[in-house]
Amino acid sequence: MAPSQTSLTHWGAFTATVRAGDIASVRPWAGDADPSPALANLPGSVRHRSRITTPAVRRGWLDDGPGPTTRRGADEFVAVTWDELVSLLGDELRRVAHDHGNEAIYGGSYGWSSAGRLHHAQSQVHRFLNCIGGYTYSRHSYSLGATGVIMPRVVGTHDDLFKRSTQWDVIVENTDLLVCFGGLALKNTAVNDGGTTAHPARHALNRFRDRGGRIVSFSPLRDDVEGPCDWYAPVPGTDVAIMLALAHVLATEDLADRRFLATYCTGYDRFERYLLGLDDGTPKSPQWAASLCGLTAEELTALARRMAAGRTLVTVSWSLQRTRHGEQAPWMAMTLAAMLGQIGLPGGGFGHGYGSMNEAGLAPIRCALPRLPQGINPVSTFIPVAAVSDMLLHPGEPFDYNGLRLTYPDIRLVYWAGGNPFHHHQNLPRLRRALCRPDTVVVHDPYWTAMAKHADIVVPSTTFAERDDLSGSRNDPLLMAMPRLTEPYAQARDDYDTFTALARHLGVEDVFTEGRTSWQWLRHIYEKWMATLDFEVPTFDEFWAAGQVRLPTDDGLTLLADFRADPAAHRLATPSGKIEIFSAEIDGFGYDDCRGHPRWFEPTEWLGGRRAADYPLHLVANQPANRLHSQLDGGAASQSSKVAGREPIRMNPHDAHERGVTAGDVVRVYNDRGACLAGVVLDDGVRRRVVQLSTGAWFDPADPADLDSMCVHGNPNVLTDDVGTSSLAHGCTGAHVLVQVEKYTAEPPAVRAHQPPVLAPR
Ligand SMILES: Nc1nc2c(c(=O)[nH]1)N[C@H]1C(S)=C(S)[C@@H](COP(=O)(O)OP(=O)(O)OC[C@H]3O[C@@H](n4cnc5c(=O)[nH]c(N)nc54)[C@H](O)[C@@H]3O)O[C@H]1N2
Ligand SMILES: Nc1nc2c(c(=O)[nH]1)N[C@H]1C(S)=C(S)[C@@H](COP(=O)(O)OP(=O)(O)OC[C@H]3O[C@@H](n4cnc5c(=O)[nH]c(N)nc54)[C@H](O)[C@@H]3O)O[C@H]1N2
Ligand SMILES: [Mo]
Repeated sequence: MAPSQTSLTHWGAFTATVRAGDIASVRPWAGDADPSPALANLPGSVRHRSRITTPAVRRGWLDDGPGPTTRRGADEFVAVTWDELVSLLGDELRRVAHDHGNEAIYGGSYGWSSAGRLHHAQSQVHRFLNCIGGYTYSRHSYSLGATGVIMPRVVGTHDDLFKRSTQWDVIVENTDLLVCFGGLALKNTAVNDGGTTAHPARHALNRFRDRGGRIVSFSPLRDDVEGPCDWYAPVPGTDVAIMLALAHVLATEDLADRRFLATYCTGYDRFERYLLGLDDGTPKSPQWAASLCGLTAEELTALARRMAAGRTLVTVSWSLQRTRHGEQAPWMAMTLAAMLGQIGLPGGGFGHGYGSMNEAGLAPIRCALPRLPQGINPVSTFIPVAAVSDMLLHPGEPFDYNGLRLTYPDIRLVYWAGGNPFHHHQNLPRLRRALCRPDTVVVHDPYWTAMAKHADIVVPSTTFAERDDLSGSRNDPLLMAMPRLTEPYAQARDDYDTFTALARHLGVEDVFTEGRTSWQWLRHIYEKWMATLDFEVPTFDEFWAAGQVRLPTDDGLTLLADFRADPAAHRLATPSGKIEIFSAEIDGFGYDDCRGHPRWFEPTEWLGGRRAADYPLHLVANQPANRLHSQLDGGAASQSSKVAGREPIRMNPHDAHERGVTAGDVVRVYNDRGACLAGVVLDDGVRRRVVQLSTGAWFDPADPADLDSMCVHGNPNVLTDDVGTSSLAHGCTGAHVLVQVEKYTAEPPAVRAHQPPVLAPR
């Protein structure tokens, strides 16, 4: 095994030195001008104390058999052999499928797992479950739950908004004004699904400024834009009101491009009646918006005029749609951009996800990616992904989704590989109750996350560093070899090998493996992919020896340029073939929380509402700068940001002072759903009455047997509301929540999040 090897994570490529079965150090990939600080989480990650060393079964499940229980998360575990694990789990899958049907297996298994096309955990688990008769699946993502449903109805696509976004070079050369709702957080551009080998955003913004470009940022956090910008910090959650006010100025000052609206859009007239208040008596004027958002009418009016005076790109971060009524922000921003009439012109129009993910602004590769075929799922039952607790708590009950009336299935077995619901889901006390309901919970993970601790059957997975794989990302020109860096730790196995053993136990080994080892699969998916290409790439052996292959990209793209150039030849995949400012279909669904055109809905969690009397601080639960989600929270980069051992909460000094709190204090953050401890950082770049606590600290209940226990480590999802964006999309709404903060005066309990649970020998 070579002591120094190149590989890749979702947050960047690197060369690692390997010592004593672990990553000893990493050096960023030479081609990466702006590597992620999260690379520093990798050294020591293979043999970290939070690794799962052995197959394990929860004591209560082993003694009493499957069934609903409140003991999940509180019981001890019993170490079992791999043979025992395979027969216990295989028999349980057979029992559930036989007695209740495959619909009773929830295999959505949402989560990012690791980069690597073959060992991608979700692909593996889906392929396996398809081989045994299928599973209830999930749709869309926590990232883009609202966008994924609304934008196909508005512009006929959501993927292409990111994959074929207006590229940085085009912005640098053409844009005068970037108006960014949710800022342009460079910390988030560290990451790309599937891996990323370059981080051009910071450099692009510098070049943009050098050319005279200006940035306007609407955000509760000043550092959502690094460097000079016009920073507006409105009341969080009022962006749609602000966009309406800007639109109102365009409409009433003859600044709207009516020719663009007539040619490329449908339904502007209906929307304009609402905008002008013709039916409800409330014009959505700057004065109206000012009373909601806390900015002045003059500021909004001046900005609207400025936007109409040059080449303007309106961008919306993904966070704006991860909140109740999250459909409205991207829809309204698209409408505002349409009124400016610059959609499809270089550097103008609409953008979604600059500063959310690295891919926005990057050139797409000119081919699909190699992939592990997942087979066909014979079960058609699904849920919108963020409805997982609703599903488990309400079997047999109907719910609305995107014009459909669906029914929650009766789930008996929950199967998770490659995700961490205790990271991603809202209202963790409610999730814990939901996880009491099924007969059996199965988790594959390399680490003892809170989800693994809540499982009945725990399967130790390898990390990407312990197996051979290849990368691939739709907006990254390099496909990289990801050679095994070291031996599998303790008894960890590749998910592929676990599923192969289970498939053998269940009599479908040939169907699952098609007779291939994982190394043979790697070659196979590369060669199958190669055969589909209309350009030359090296053979698999050449690729593996070289360590990478560079793929051709589509350069110089402007979003929707084709449509603008020829709207008949490039009809959008919407009912009208145009941008739907008014959607007759959505209107026809009759939902009271998402109507026929974008509009202002009063948020549920915001400083302007009644709830703020009890919980007067607006908590922004954004993405962590020093890690990806909950991954490698025990690593050096993540640990270096902790305060008093807890996740840092940033507060405005005034708000801290009012509470007798100072930097370095441990505070209790709470509302009526739950509470957590966090360590205080003071920052006047945080808007007053806003606090920021990123996601990703591993959930750590003070008393694991108490379903309502406080988290002593600082996971904001003990506080967030588990409610969908609307009846249309039912997307995740974890971005915002109202809280109160108080100094924690007792001795703070020790953080045990990264300790394994009690593990008894068989
Ligand atoms: N409050 C709030 N909540 C949020 C958000 C928010 O903004 N606010 N953001 C949401 C968003 S956008 C997202 S995408 C989600 C992210 O939620 P997740 O994707 O669930 O979070 P991760 O921490 O990436 O979880 C991945 C898990 O996979 C494991 N893993 C890694 N490699 C392997 C492997 O090879 N095999 C197996 N079996 N496991 C592996 C890791 O150890 C880790 O436990 O969180 C969501 N939650
Ligand atoms: N370093 C790092 N990067 C990541 C990730 C990570 O875990 N770590 N996760 C990746 C994933 S899976 C995803 S989906 C993306 C998510 O990308 P986003 O959802 O865009 O990311 P966030 O950090 O939640 O939000 C960006 C900023 O929006 C601001 N904001 C929040 N709510 C509002 C609002 O109502 N109005 C306004 N104007 N601003 C608001 C916040 O100040 C926040 O810092 O990030 C990706 N990038
Ligand atoms: Mo995400």
